[in-house]
Amino acid sequence: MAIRNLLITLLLLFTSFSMALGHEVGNLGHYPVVVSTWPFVEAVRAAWRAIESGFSAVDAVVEGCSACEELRCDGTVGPGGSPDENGETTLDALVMNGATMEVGAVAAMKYVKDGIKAARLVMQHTGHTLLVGEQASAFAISMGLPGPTNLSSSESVQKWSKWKENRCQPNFWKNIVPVDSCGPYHPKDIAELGKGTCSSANLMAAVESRSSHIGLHNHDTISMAVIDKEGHIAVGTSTNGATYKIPGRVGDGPIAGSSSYADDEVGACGATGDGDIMMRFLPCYQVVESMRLGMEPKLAAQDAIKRIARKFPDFVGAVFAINKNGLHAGACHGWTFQYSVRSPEREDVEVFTVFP
Ligand code: SD4
Repeated sequence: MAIRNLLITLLLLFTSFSMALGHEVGNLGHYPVVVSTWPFVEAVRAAWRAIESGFSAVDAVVEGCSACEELRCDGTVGPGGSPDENGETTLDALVMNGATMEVGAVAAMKYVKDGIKAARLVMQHTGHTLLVGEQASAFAISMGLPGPTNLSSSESVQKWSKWKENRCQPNFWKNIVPVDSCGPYHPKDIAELGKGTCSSANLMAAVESRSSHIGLHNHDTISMAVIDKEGHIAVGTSTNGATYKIPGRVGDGPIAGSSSYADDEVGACGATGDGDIMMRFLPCYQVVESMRLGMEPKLAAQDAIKRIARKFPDFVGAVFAINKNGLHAGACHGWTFQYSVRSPEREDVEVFTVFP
């Protein structure tokens, strides 16, 4: 009896400790739960309504991310934002079923505004994981989504025109000439690069342009996780990527394990930030695998972010982590991050703020 009491005390102590770590918040076993990057409150509410009315975790994620695409959350998820160098808007999206580990994704998709629905169609109706470019659009339209549609908006066209007037600055090119005007660009002479001064100047230009692309008012990604009433987990991501990207660029959005990842046995993760850097580290895969090995969500999230920051100290990004018990946390680097949560414990969506 004494041993049993001691064990219970230890368990309670452990639980209250983990719940008190920063803003790591517990929801032990109380499903459903919806989590999303940023204060995308309407998207979380849409996913919550879906889950309340009996939708699966996958379908609730699609409802939530679709709401953000329709609302053009932050002016940029979905159509009408982030013009590329040609002034076009393209979409990256992914959905993952943590019960089956199935994934569907589309990348650099043009002419179809429903990114996350196209991703679900890839998952449901093909043996593939990722379709890209105009073939992704053709597939989505053939499967019943509306299109072809012009994804530009007056705001995106205006933004792009100003950028052209500003000699296409900033941009994502490096080690090229000309450096201070629009293309066509050519590789800089390799011998000249070796001399040092020019290459370091060019590198600085690249770093500066990176930080001006991804910032507080330019976080155009929703990553969402849903745990449904049965404890099944799904995640999804939808974004129109990086502003002034080089046409053909695909970010972390449609990459499983980078923008989001889920496994019913463990939990889930969602990411936002500089996808060109983040996709080299698969931070959400890292988070889920760390939690599988026993790490609390907060430590797992911080560890995944630190791994990137060690190699890229100027990187800007964030992740949220949620384990299968509903305990959630966030970590970020280079900016202040917010994520939104709806659970049965609260009347409405709660927004958590995470400092770097
Ligand atoms: C991308 N990860 O395409 C996206 C952009 C983003 O906050 O999340 N911005 O790189």
